Amino acid sequence: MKEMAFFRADSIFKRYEKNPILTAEKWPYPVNAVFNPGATRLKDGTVLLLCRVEDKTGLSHLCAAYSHNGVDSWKIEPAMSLHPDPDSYPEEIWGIEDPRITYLSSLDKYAVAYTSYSRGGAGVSLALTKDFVHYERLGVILPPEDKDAALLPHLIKGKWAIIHRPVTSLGAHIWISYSPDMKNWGSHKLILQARRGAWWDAGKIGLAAPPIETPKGWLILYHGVRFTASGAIYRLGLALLDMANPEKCLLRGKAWIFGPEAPYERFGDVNNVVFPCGYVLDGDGDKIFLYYGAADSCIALASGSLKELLQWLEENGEPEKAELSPF
Ligand code: BMA
Repeated sequence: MKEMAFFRADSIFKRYEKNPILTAEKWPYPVNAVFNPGATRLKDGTVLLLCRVEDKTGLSHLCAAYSHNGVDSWKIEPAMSLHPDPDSYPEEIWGIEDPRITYLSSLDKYAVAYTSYSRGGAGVSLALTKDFVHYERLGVILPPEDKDAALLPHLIKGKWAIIHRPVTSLGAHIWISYSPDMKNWGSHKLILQARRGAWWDAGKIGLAAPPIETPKGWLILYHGVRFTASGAIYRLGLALLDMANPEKCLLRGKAWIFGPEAPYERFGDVNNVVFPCGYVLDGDGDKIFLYYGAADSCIALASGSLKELLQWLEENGEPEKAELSPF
């Protein structure tokens, strides 16, 4: 992939030159916008994107798109893959959004953590699937106000672990919680706090794509929001969590690594947003394809190298120093 000339050369993620890769115009049925897709590589190597699709009522559902190379020739399902079901799950009354996919090898199932938009605000819902056609819904597992969640792929100290972003009177920070059965969640711990003052991630933060397992620990891509006089800016930062104890943040990058620069990221239904919910790794285990919603309007792709991301974090990160005092 070649980077277009007008982007800063220091960007650690390179935009695909033919971005955006998926737009509302390409959809097989009428929709307003497609964005914030979850992503995974299926067993036959196909890349699946579970796209957030906002129709012309304003409500969102999820629709699958498939590509053999993860870049182009996307085959979009002609109908919804996972749709809001408010009769059985009232928390989905205003739609479902922003899926994050984790493959659970011990169950041979994919866990899809998504936002259910309830009358009480955003909550975290969970569904399991083997084929992205049939879903086993677990309902809302973390009540509002909570979103930006992804399951870790294997048990941590004998429990399932989920990273998520509840909002409390102290702000919108990243937490981790544990469960023996994926239904009952507890042992909640704050792990990463929005910074304060003028920082790029002072407004709020939330998990972007699911945590990436690396030899150095869990690599976390998170979005950071800065509120400005002309609206919010959504950018992307990096952190590294301890592999055995993900409550411990080993390193957190000081600067953002990716932010809205291209016209399709700067202008759309919501200006100045890059919002990844998924990634896949290439065959070599190092090249990462990051899929992100741009300006809440379309889906774009950027690629990077895990080794370079980790190296950047070593050079530009520091251990989380903030006092973590959520109570
Ligand atoms: C967040 C979420 C995302 C959205 C972003 C920018 O709070 O709602 O779905 O992309 O805001 O509007």
